[in-house]
Amino acid sequence: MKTLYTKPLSLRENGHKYCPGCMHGIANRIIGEAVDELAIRREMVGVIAVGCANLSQLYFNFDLIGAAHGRAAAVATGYKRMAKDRVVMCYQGDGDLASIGIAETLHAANRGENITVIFINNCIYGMTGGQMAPTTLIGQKSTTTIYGRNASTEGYPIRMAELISQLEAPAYVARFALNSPRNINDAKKGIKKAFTNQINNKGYSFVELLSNCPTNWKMNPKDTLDHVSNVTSKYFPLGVYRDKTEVEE
Ligand SMILES: Cc1ncc(C[n+]2csc(CCOP(=O)(O)OP(=O)(O)O)c2C)c(N)n1
Ligand code: SF4
Repeated sequence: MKTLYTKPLSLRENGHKYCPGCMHGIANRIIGEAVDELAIRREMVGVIAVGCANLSQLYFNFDLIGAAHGRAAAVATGYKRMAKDRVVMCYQGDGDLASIGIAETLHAANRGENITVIFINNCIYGMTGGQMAPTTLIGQKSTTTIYGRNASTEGYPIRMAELISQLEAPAYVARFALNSPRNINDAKKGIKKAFTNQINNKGYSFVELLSNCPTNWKMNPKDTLDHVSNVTSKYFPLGVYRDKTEVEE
């Protein structure tokens, strides 16, 4: 019988603890596939943020470091400079990367550190119960914006891929979404490209993945797929914002 599907070696056998329909699981899966296909499992080091992103440490089957809230890019910088033969990935949510960690994120990008940052943007603080994140959309309800985010008091959602692509140093900056097979395939190609850039010493790569949080969006998982298409990706357009490399995926 032909094998159509196997679990990547880069994912553990543990059953996962994400809420039903959460796209963190898809992100973990395509990262695992990318690591297997590039045969870099032994070189791989994940620097894992707090929040639901932190649950990924239960599944990734390669070396991992837990970083304090927002500090993944700083930890990754230190580790990669010390161990240049390792492939270092930050795995961070929007509360982590774009709020408390925005300084570390921008400075690591600005220095052009030879690391790969995977940014899971679900427009909310997931694990802590649905507070507003820097990426929460205008009008979006959260536990700290109960009438919806209002730009005059809470400011505008920050477009991290666009912001980082304004800097000189980054090699690759792109945004994908995890809400359809086609988008997931594109996201996986972007992740492979980002890892390949690092292997080829091309410098900093940033891959933003538009995700969901059915629990705190208070939406059934199926409806979140349309929401990502019709709402989230209208404010956060998909695309490659910077590509200084000529490396094939
Ligand atoms: C220094 C510090 N402040 C606050 C927290 C509490 N905290 C844990 S997770 C989190 C937010 C996570 O949100 P996000 O990064 O969007 O990840 P998600 O859960 O949505 O994947 C916060 C504020 C903490 N762990 N450490
Ligand atoms: S709280 Fe949201 S981000 Fe966290 S696992 Fe559940 S659905 Fe996913």
